[in-house]
Amino acid sequence: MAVASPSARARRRGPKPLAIGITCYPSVGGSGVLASTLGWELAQRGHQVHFISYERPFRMTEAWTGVQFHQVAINDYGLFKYPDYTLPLSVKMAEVSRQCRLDVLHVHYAVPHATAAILARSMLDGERQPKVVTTLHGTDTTLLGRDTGYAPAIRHALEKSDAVTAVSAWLRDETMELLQLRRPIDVIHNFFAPRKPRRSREEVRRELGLRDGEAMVLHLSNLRPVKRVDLLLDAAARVRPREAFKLVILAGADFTPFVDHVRRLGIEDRVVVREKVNDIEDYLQAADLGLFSSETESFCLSLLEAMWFGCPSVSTQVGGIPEVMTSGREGLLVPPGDAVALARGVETLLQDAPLRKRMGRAAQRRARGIFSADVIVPQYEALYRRVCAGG
Ligand code: GMT
Repeated sequence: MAVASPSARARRRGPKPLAIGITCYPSVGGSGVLASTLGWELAQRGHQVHFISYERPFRMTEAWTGVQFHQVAINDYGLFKYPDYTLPLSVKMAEVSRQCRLDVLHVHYAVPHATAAILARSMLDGERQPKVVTTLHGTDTTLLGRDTGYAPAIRHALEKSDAVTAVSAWLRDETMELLQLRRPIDVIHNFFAPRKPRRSREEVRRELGLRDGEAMVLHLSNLRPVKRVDLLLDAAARVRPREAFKLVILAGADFTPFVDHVRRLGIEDRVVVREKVNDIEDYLQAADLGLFSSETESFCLSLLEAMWFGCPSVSTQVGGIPEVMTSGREGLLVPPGDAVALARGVETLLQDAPLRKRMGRAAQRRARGIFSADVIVPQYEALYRRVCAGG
């Protein structure tokens, strides 16, 4: 990534740069990826960016000049059966807000980040208080919002945030209904800002053991239950001819729990797994088709990542996915929970190379036209300015 001088860019642009604190889950996962990339992009636009979390976001390398990291120390008190993160996080948020004169605390994933931010803001009562922006990513409300042990706290933190955004209109509507909110939620879709692949397509295909004419069907996820990896494998087992493809899974978690299922289906020779891959762009550029089997998905950043590289996908039609990809134009959407429909979709696109190419081109056009950093990051900047102006 090119390193620009944030202050020089800020001077060119005009309006006063903002000091923005960002809190996210630093591990592999869509919300963390999005938040880290947003932080980097904001720094490139001249803002002062501070990440506050228990670990450096996994994409935040030493080359990230203009971005600071503030670590939250997790306590280890014998009295506590379960370590607490929310309180030390809120204390660190207040401390960084005071020291760095933060204008905005932007938290990604409501639990427990939004609650900690609201607490931090009220600890600064009588001082300069940052505005709190909460971005919802999906399971923070679709799953935890259904849990009576969490819902009232989530509702409170959202009602008290200065702005709340959701990564799709579907997630906004779902959250409004589920939590019966009395406040508006802005929709700001996710974006993708790829890094340059480090290896060639051929090198990657060789590493994966793909033969000439064998298509690379790619799945990327953190393997959580909502991703329905069982269904993904069932679908792969039904695709004919079986020699036409390999299913490459970039797993953001341990794949061991699924190994037996792969064996039972007899598709060990069709499935290649790579765990915790950092250079996803290497694999994205080499893929012919994406395959996603989620039972719920507020956006599906992985789908967008595939589209960016001109790769059409077959996916279940759930949640915000139709906002990202149009069925029949950039890929195929099928009913959820249906392995046969997923397999038929894969067969259709594997058998028809011109259609696959056409859809791939359309997917790339849509991804770059609508979901790029240049389109989306200014929407966050406008939102920050709005809340800072008291709107
Ligand atoms: O379930 C995941 O994929 C992880 C989760 C997260 O918060 O890291 O992903 C959610 O946020 C992503 C980024 O906004 C979205 O692209 C995913 O659709 C969303 N996951 C779900 O809604 C299940």
